[in-house]
Amino acid sequence: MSKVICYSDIHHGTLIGKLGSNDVDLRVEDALDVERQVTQYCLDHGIDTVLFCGDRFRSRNPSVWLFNMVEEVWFDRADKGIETFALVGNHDQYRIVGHGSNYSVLWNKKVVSDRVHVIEQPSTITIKDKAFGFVPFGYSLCCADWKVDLIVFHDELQGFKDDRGYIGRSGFSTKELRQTCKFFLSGHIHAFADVHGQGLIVGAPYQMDMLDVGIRKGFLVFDTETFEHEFVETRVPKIVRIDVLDDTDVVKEQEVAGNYVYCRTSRNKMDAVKDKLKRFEARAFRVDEIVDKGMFVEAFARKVYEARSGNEMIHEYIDSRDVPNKLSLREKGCEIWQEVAG
Ligand SMILES: [Mn+2]
Repeated sequence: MSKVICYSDIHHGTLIGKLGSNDVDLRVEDALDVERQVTQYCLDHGIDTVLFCGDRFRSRNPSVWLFNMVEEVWFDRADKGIETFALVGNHDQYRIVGHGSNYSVLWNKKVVSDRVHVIEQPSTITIKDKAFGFVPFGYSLCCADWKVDLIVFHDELQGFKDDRGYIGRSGFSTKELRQTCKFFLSGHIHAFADVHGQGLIVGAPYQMDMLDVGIRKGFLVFDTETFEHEFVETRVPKIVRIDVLDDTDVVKEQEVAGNYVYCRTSRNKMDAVKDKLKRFEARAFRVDEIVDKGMFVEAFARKVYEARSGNEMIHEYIDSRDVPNKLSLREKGCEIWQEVAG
């Protein structure tokens, strides 16, 4: 079996800011469920190796209760005979590169499983008869004189534009990767991408913030022999954004049921929208009042008009410019202003 599972950037402990902070348990459960889905997929398909490409927790110092819950699912995976290679990402790392990570707590507790390998330093490891070079966040390829089959790193890819419109500024270049390996897998950027057949950006396995709305999330089944991949979508609640502005906008049950919903609507519709979201069993929701732009524009225009009349502004404008026929321009300008201002 030359296939492995790749996933990345699970960021345990991430909340959805827009939905407030009282949804901790729900989000923790979502992320743990992703871990379980990875394990179950391995068991169902006879896959015994998992590559995690970095950023296990959102925080460098995760709460002990959260840490223990994540440890439990990782060790459960190990107990079932599955080996996990985990790269240290920027979120896992303490301030100084090379000086420990949030995995270190695990070493201190001396509960290390021999099937969980944490990679804190650039290292070459043979997996499935292939030479892998692992580069944790904060290290570059120039310090590693490697010729390997695959590079796994956690950083941006220079000049690469992802699905969310973000263009990589720093990090690894495809040129230096081409000189070092045949194929690469990277963590850090949250949107999955196939980089011109040269490598894959693994992406985050579930929707994490408003920018992820509408983007498919999952993990990869990666063939270390052929470098082919299969994208497996995770089954976790999604983030849905809706605007209910007029009577043609309706809250659809199949869209909101079981999901996180951020909705904007007018003041007089707020209660009805909230009732609907409750009835359709949204997992969590927030309804904000949408501000009527037209009202603001009108108020602003009135203010300008009161402060200084339109005619005054036209005179001022024409006086400031070197144009012929100022008199007729003034007349024409005031005429137009009367039309516009009504
Ligand atoms: Mn990262």
